[in-house]
Amino acid sequence: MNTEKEILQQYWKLENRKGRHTWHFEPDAALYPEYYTDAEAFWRSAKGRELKQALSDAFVYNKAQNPNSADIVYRNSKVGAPATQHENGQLTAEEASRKAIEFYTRLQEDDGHWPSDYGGPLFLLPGIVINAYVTHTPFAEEEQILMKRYMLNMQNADGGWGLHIEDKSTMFGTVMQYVALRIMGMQPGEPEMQRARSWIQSHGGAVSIPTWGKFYLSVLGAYEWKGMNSLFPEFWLLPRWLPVHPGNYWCHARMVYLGMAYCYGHKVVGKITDLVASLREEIYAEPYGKIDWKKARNTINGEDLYFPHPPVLKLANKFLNLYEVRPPKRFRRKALDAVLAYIDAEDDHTDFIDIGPVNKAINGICVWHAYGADSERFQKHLDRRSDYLWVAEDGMKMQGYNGSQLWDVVFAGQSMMEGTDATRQAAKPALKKMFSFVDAMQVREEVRDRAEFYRHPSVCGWPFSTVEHGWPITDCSSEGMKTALLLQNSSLLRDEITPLEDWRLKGAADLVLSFQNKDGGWASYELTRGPKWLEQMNPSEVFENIMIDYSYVECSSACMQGLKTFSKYYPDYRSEEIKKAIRRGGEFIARKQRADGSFYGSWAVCFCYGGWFGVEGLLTAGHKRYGDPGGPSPAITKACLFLVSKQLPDGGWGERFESCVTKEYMSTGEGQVINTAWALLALMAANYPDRTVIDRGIELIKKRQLVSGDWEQEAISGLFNHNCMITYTAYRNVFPIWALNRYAAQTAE
Ligand code: LAN
Repeated sequence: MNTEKEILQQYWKLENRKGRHTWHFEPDAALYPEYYTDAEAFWRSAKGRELKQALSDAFVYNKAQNPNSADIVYRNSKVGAPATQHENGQLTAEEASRKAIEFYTRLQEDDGHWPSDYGGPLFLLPGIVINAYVTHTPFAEEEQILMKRYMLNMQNADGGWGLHIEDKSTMFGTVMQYVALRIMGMQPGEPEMQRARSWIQSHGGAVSIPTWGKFYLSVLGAYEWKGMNSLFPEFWLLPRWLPVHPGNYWCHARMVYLGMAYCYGHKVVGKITDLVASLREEIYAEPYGKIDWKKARNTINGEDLYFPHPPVLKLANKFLNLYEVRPPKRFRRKALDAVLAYIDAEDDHTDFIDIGPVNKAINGICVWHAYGADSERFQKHLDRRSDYLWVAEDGMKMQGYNGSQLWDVVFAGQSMMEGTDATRQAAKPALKKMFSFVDAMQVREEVRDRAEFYRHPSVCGWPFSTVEHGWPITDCSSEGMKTALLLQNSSLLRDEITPLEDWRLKGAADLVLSFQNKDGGWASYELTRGPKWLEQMNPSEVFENIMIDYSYVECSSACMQGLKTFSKYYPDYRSEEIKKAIRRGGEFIARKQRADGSFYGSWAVCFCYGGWFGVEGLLTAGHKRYGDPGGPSPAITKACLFLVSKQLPDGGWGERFESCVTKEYMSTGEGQVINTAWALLALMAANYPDRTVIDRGIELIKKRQLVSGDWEQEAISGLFNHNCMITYTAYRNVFPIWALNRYAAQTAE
C-alpha cells in the first residue's frame, strides 16, 4: 500500500528517450482533470492551491538524518517502497551478490541503462532559475514547487547553504539559494528567508560572494558589473600559441569562461523589476548605492575561500581592469563575435545540452541576448533545460551533468562480468541490455568545425552520459571500449549479440592512445594543453585545478586497463605502441603515489577510490602482486599497507568527504559500503595475503545489505576540483556487487 506521500511523489514520471531523461508531472486524471485542460488556471484555483501544498509537503525531507536522498522516487516507480530491514549476514558472498544483481536488474531500463540522481552541488539550480528569470521563461508551477522544496530541504541549521549538500554554509551557496527562492515567490518575511538573510548579514553581506556568484548577480541586476574583475573577452583573439589563450584551458573552464565573457563584454543585465530592486536592499549589509564596487571585486568571504587569487592573477587583474576603462570598440566587437560563434558551435555540438550545467545556464542567457526569445536557437535551448533536472524524495534539483548513464553502465557491466557462473547467469539479461546501450552510446560523427573550436577528435569515443551530449572523455572512452570487448567476447553473450565492428574498437584504441599526455598520464577530456602555471590565473576562489586538464591517476589507470584489454583481443594492432603507452602510464601512476603508499582520488572520495585505481593501474603496468614470483612490488605493498592501516574496527572503510578538500585521509567512525568496496577491490586485485582483512570487509558489506538486495544511501561519493561533492547513486549497488563478485570468484578458485 502506498502512503499518500508516495502517491503524490509518484505523480512525477520519468521519461527516457535513448538515455535522455525528462520528468513529467502527471497527477491522477480522474482526480485532477482540470490540470490537463488548463494547468495555469488549475494552480490558481482552490483545488490547485490545495494540491500545491500537498505536493510540497510530500517532498519534505529531513537533511539532519542524511543530506543524501536515496533516489526513491525513480526507484519506487520500478520496485516499490524501499526495504528497511537488513540481511543478517548469513548469505554467502555469492548469494548476496545474486540478490543484489536481481534487485539492481529490476531498476534497469529496457535500453540497458540506469537512470539515477546526479545531484549534489547547490550552486547549479539557482543558476538556471536566474537564467529563467532573466529570459522570462519561468519554470512550470509544479517544477517551482519542487525546486523551492529542494532548496528549503537543503538549508543548514544555521540558515545558510553550502557549495554542495554536505557542505558547511557559504556565501555563494546561501545568496544563490536566497535569490532563487525569492525569484520563485518566497517572501522576505518567511522564517526560512529571515534565517538565510541573517546568515548573509552576519557574514558581511553579498559583496563577498565569490566571482561566479558576482557574475550571476550581475546578470540578474542585483550586483554591478563594475564590481567584477575584467573577464577580458579579447583573450580569445590572442594567438593560439600563447599559453593564456582559452583554447588551452580545461574544457570546463573554457566553456564557463566563454559565456561569462560574452555577458561581461555586453554587460548583459536583466530587467530591473521590483523584485530585483528589493533584492539589492535585502542581500547587502550596506545600502546598495553606497557599495564600493571596486573594492568588492576582490572581497571574498572567508567561509567560501578555498583557492585565493594567486599573485599572478592579481597583477593581471590590475592591467585588465585598466583596459576596461576604455576597451577599443573594434577589438571588443571582434572578440564578442568570435565568442558568440563559439557558443553557437558548442550548442550545435551538444544538441543544445552543452558540456555541463554551468555553461548550459550561461549559454542560454547569451543566446537569448543575441538572437531573441523567439529565435529557434533559444527555443532549442529551452527544450534541453529539463535534461538537467532530477526529481527525488527531496524535491527537484539541477544535476552536475545530464546524467551519468554510460559511466554507470560500464561499471555495472564490469562488476557483473566478475563473479561465478551463478552470478553471471543471474546477470545475463542485464548484461545483454548493457551491451546494446554501450553500442548505442559510442560517438560516430565528428563535430562540425572541430579544429576551429579547439576540439580533440571525438569519433569512436564514449561520453560520460549520452551520445547526444557527445563530448568524449578519456576514461569513459576506455571503459566503454573495455566493457564492449569483455561482453562481446564472453561465452555468456557471444552467440546472442552482434559485436561492434573492428573499426569501432580499433578507432577507440586509437583515440585512447591519442589522449596520452607527455607525462605518460591521461587527463579527463583532452590532452593537457597549457602549462601548469596557468593555474595562477584561476579566478574561481572555490575550485582548485580547473585551468588546465591535468593527468589523473584514475583516468590513466582506466585508459591503461582499456588498452590492455584491447591488446588481448587485437594482439597485432599497434601492439608495441600500446605496450609503451601502458609502461609510461605505469610510471606516471608510480610517480603519483605518495610516500605513505596512498593515491589521492580526484573524482570520488578519495584515497579509497584513488587507491583502487592506483593499484589496478600498477598491476596493469606489470607490477607484481602478492604470491607472484618475485612479488609483490614495493609500490603494491605500500599501497596495500596504507589501505589496511585505515580499516575500521567494524571491518569496513569510511572516508569523509573532507579527505578530498584537505588532501589528507579523514576517517569516519563507521565503515561505509562504497569506500569498503573500493578498498577491498584494490586489496583483492593485489592478492593481499591476510584474508581476515578481506573477510571482515566483506562481512560489513553483507551485513549492510537490505533484505531487498539494495543498500542504503550513505554519504556522498563523487568529487570535482577538490572542493565540490557530487552524487553517484549507482555506486551503492555497483561497487558492493563488484567486491562481492571478486570475493566469490576468488574463494571459488
Ligand atoms: C565529471 C563527471 C565524470 C568525471 C569522471 C569520468 C568520473 C572522471 O574520471 C573524469 C572527470 C569527469 C568527466 C568529470 C569532470 C568534472 C565534471 C564535468 C564532473 C564531475 C561532472 C560535473 C563536473 C563539472 C565541472 C561541473 C560544473 C562545475 C564547474 C567547475 C564548471
